[in-house]
Amino acid sequence: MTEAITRLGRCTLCEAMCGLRVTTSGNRIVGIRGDEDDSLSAGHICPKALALADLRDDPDRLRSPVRRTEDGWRDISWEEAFDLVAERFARLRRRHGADSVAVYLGNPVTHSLGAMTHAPAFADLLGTRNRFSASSVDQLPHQVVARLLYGNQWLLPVPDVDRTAYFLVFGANPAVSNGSLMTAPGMGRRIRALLARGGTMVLFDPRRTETARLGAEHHFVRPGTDAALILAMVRVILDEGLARPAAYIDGLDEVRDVLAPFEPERAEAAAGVEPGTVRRVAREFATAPAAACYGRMGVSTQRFGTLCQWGIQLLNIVTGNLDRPGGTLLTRPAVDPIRTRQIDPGHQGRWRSRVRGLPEFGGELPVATLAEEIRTPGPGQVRGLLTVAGNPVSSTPGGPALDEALAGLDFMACVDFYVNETTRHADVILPPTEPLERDHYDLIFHMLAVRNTARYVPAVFPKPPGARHDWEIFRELGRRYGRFLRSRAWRAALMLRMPPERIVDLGLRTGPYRLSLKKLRRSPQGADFGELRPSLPRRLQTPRRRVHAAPPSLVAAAEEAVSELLEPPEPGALLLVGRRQLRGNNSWMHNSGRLVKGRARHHLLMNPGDMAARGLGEGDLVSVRSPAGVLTVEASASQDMMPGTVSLPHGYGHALPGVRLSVARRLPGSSVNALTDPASLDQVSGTAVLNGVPVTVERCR
Ligand SMILES: Nc1nc2c(c(=O)[nH]1)N[C@H]1C(S)=C(S)[C@@H](COP(=O)(O)OP(=O)(O)OC[C@H]3O[C@@H](n4cnc5c(=O)[nH]c(N)nc54)[C@H](O)[C@@H]3O)O[C@H]1N2
Ligand SMILES: Nc1nc2c(c(=O)[nH]1)N[C@H]1C(S)=C(S)[C@@H](COP(=O)(O)OP(=O)(O)OC[C@H]3O[C@@H](n4cnc5c(=O)[nH]c(N)nc54)[C@H](O)[C@@H]3O)O[C@H]1N2
Ligand code: SF4
Ligand SMILES: [Mo]
Repeated sequence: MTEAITRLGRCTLCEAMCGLRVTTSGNRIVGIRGDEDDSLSAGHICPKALALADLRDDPDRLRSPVRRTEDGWRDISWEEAFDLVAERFARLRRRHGADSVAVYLGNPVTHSLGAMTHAPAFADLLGTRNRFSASSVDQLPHQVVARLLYGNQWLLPVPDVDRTAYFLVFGANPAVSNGSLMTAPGMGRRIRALLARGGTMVLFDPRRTETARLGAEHHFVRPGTDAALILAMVRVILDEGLARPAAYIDGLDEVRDVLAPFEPERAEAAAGVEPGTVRRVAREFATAPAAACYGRMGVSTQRFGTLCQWGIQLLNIVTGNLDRPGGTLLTRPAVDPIRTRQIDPGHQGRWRSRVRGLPEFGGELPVATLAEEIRTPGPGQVRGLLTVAGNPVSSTPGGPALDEALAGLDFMACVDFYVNETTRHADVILPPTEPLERDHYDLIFHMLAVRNTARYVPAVFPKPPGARHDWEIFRELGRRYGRFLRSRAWRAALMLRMPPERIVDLGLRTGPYRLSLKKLRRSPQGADFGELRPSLPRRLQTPRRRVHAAPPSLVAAAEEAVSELLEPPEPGALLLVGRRQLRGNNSWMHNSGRLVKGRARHHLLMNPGDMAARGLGEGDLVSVRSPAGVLTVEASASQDMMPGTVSLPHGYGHALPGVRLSVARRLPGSSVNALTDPASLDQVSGTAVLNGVPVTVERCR
């Protein structure tokens, strides 16, 4: 019997960065609870933290490299795997040019320190313009707007939830997601505290969500129309003389001009929100002692995602709530690559995708175009693919078409520890250590948190013999691939040789608190630098440190959008939206028995009236059809759905041939991304439209 030991850890499954106390016995986890002393999470955890034990023990999780052969997967040595990947990518480059190998970086890259520091460096070494990531099915509109308004794509003001008096939210469900681009573990508790101190939360969402149920004032909004609503609110505030912008704001006259068509009465026909509500909320927001407006997936991954995010920034800007305590503020992270200008401030249109001519942003192309880049022959065709911590077959629009395209690649390698819907096509899979086996410092989410904190979390378990961390995989791939290059990419090669803790140490030393890794390690619970503080205009990276509120590209986009945006819906039409779930994590935690147990959660939620109109009963199998595809799923009545809208969660549909997820495979449900359309993008940013997808629903015969 080994003695039980409790160690401090951190959950890296979502953006909340909850502090953990992990009790171990030898190599096993015997208990996980929240760490009450963590200054950010204060003991909070959600059910997913406990599933870290399932992830650790999961017999389906790969522990060493595998190669696909005609008789199935064969274990191979790391040496063989590294040589094979380096050689095959080099060969493609030699024959067809660097762009013939594409890279896709998935969401957990941001949650693994070593993937964060080393995967982009290896992609640099590959030198391809066909770079993709989960950003273009996620937060890209925020980055586009931040670059245009504040001069850097990562200058993302965070809502000061703990001090605000008025929290206005569009298309986010933080009670389930625990916040995104707003690291605030325990969002339920924080929202209840806001209401308890007499504050207000107003939520616009086509579903009455778990967040609405915490006591927020909730309004239905027709999917895809928020921009009309948000811009109408800005207009009301400007018209009624309620604007109080800071001295460094320019361009509000141009904003006023472009907003002329956005009358609350016209917005009503499209969005289904009463003009009286729009006016009242706008006035309350403008006159509250401190107010913060925030919007996430529902208003990012929709047809006017960038206009929505512009409108949200404008609401904060015109009311003087940008950079005000209780409004929205920038963090001051201990490692601050924005300040030291080590991070790309963002650029757009330096090159375009080959087939559809879509502009890059910040060096990446919209992932909605990946399948056609693989399928379309000709010079520059994508023939090889590296995916890192991603599952684009499940998570990107037109997943089934991408699935087919992947089968036609010359060579595919994946850095991942599961054989999932995507990696089943790989020639080689290189599995990294699991999250509790490695040290962690959060380079991204400290930058987006509601408090300034810094924490270095040593691994809970030692690295198993023979295992490799994400960064070690890329360092080794880089070393071998580099031998094939005629000219050396020095910067990338140098970066690949540096261990992540060195990079963190350097970042801390050059950061605003002049820390070092040694100093930070002395406080195992982390350092707390307190609440967010005003820092504008000093931190702006725009010319003359001023904010031009009406960037020409956004003005043009708003003008162009007017007729489509203000168009009333066709009677009887249905629009599909997404739904995140507390017991799931995008496409990849469904193999945890303890998360998926209990009732099924994959149903299509529909308003009872819409079901009756189609003669549907509870649990009926229906076929859902969009311009892009069709799927079958059980329907379930929900009074929480706005009439004319239906909701499906993403990340289901695991039962494809070869997928090695024995628990997940047994789950019913289909991939919603069979319905989302790779042709349908937010024009400004290239972000996929995942919400507000037109569908028809009928009973399966
Ligand atoms: N438990 C859990 N937590 C997670 C994740 C997870 O998979 N599971 N994923 C993490 C990730 S990667 C992210 S990016 C975050 C996302 O965090 P959130 O954005 O907070 O999460 P979603 O559930 O996608 O919330 C989107 C909401 O928008 C609504 N919506 C859809 N269309 C529209 C629209 O047109 N207008 C408006 N106003 N609303 C609309 C939907 O009904 C939904 O309630 O969550 C993170 N946290
Ligand atoms: N319809 C629809 N589609 C969506 C969304 C939606 O709301 N609706 N949400 C979108 C959003 S916000 C996101 S972020 C994306 C997510 O989409 P992706 O990033 O493409 O996929 P994930 O489901 O996060 O899959 C993560 C993969 O990373 C692996 N992994 C986990 N940890 C590690 C690690 O430490 N190292 C390595 N190397 N691999 C690891 C897992 O095994 C899994 O295979 O989905 C998007 N797709
Ligand atoms: S909210 Fe849940 S998944 Fe997210 S970090 Fe905390 S415990 Fe992990
Ligand atoms: Mo995401």
